[in-house]
Amino acid sequence: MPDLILHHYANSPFSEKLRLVFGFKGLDWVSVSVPSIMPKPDVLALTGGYRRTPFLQIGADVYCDTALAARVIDRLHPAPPLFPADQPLASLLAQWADSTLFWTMIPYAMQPAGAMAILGNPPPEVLKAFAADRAPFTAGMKRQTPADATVALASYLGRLEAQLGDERDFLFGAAPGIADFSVAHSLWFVRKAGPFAAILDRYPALARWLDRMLAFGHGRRTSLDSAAAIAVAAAADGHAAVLVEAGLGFAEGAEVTVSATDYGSDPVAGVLVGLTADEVVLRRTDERAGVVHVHFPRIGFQIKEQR
Ligand SMILES: N[C@@H](CCC(=O)N[C@@H](CS)C(=O)NCC(=O)O)C(=O)O
Repeated sequence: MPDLILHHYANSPFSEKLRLVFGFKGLDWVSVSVPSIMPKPDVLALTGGYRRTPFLQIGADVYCDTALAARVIDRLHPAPPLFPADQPLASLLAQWADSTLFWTMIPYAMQPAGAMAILGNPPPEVLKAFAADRAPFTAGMKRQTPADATVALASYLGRLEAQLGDERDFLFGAAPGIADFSVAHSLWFVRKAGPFAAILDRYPALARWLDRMLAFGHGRRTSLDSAAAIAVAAAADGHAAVLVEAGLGFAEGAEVTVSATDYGSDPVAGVLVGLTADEVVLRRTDERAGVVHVHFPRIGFQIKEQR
């Protein structure tokens, strides 16, 4: 079984989503710590420009975005299932949680006292550097004010509380699925937000559900430094099988860029080697990492032909 290498940092909610998936499935994984702000030369050596956190590496295959990484982990380790067949709408709720809920939670939790608690009371220059890094990262987005976010978050938490009102253990019933993990990472972050964590006290069923989710833990990790992870890619023997399906708008071998459509949209350039309704894959060469296949979910990413 190929080694799962997660490039992440402790305070990252989307990383917590995948760490909990590792715990749920009882997996062994390799942990590479990445910086939380730019520059990230060792990240870019593997991804070709994608800077968001986390990403999953398996040999010389790099999987960007947790929507895709969660599916890859589930494909390689199907039991227990992350996408149970009786939860067909769970991935849509997950998409809502990873976008709307997350971008409601962030302006709520990152109010000054929350940000200080989450970031561990950093000196002002660290806070300033963090804010300066995130400004261009989210430049195209309209951020909610804390007042708007507080109202919206309370409304969303009330809905989630009601869903759990019949004493079910997880959002769609007795077994957790992808929606549970996508909601859990935002609420995990709220719990770290000092005075702002108290909002969860108003939703007791949801707070118990969050305890259940966090009890999955993180599986078993070993650590690797980023240079060694790049060496793993360089030494890898081939890549996961890929295919460019016909009729999806782009031809195999086309020189393209792929970029996220929401935020952190730095483009990754490469040769198109894989395209389905679910995934787009670029081949690129890095002087340290060698020939890397960089995979993205199709939804939420734009493909552009390079001229
Ligand atoms: N849709 C992406 C969102 C990833 C995301 O927004 N990650 C945040 C951290 S939790 C990030 O990249 N922050 C900036 C950074 O780490 O450089 C996913 O599911 O992976």
